[in-house]
Amino acid sequence: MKNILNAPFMEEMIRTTTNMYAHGWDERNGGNISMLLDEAEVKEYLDTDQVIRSIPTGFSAPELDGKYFLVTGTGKYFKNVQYAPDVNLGIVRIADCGGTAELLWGYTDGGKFTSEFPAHMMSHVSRLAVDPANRIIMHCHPDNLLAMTYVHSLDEREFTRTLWQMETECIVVFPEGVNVLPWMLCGTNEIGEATAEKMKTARLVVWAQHGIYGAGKDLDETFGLIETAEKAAGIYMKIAHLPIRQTITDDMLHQLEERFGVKGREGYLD
Ligand code: 2HA
Ligand code: ZN
Repeated sequence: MKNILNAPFMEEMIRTTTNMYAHGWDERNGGNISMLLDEAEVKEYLDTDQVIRSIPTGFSAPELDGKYFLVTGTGKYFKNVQYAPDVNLGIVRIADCGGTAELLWGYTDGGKFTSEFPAHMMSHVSRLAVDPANRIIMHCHPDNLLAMTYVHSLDEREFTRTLWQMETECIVVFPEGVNVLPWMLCGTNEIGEATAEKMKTARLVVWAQHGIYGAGKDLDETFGLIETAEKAAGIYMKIAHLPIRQTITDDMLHQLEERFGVKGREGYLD
């Protein structure tokens, strides 16, 4: 059996949580990540017949039965993942129509998966239905996106258009735009269901006054999505209080669509 701490997926997870902490997006125990793992790859590192504990999830997601996930732990700090991955991360296999997570590795202090597990697992279901290559759901608290939800309209078309106008790359990176949820109580099945519904039409879902969810096929792509939206939000927060003299027009956005072979969300451009 190979050493799981050297698994490429483990190294990537450690690098990403460390980097996200360094960006200031994951203060204290803020943020969480889940990564769908390939069963054959897991079996190179773990005896999948050895279940350490069965942990009830409190929700149903039959689509995920038998799937393996590497998940950050509840109450754990991203800054500490690199020093004690086996305490701060866990690998679970979903069973009982989503009702049980079988712990196969990690959470060695008796802990369990993130409090946002429902939003993660339900979002995986939504994204896999749209894109079978989706592997990652990532949540964090980036300053500028959060700030923007206090001063900007939460209308999804308006929010998306503002981000597209703040940096040329945005419409290329997230042509489907960002979806937005109003403030809701976090950690619940309700916010999980609402997030998953929004994930059907976009890989980015803003949680007003809280943070953002991203989805993608790997950690780099998902991090890059959030990074690009956050950069645009930062430009907005720098200029929103100043007189605007020029911007990226809809005509320019159409030129970008053509040049990069992308199509902005239907009805979002004039
Ligand atoms: O895990 O970010 O939304 C801490 C959080 C909850
Ligand atoms: Zn959060």
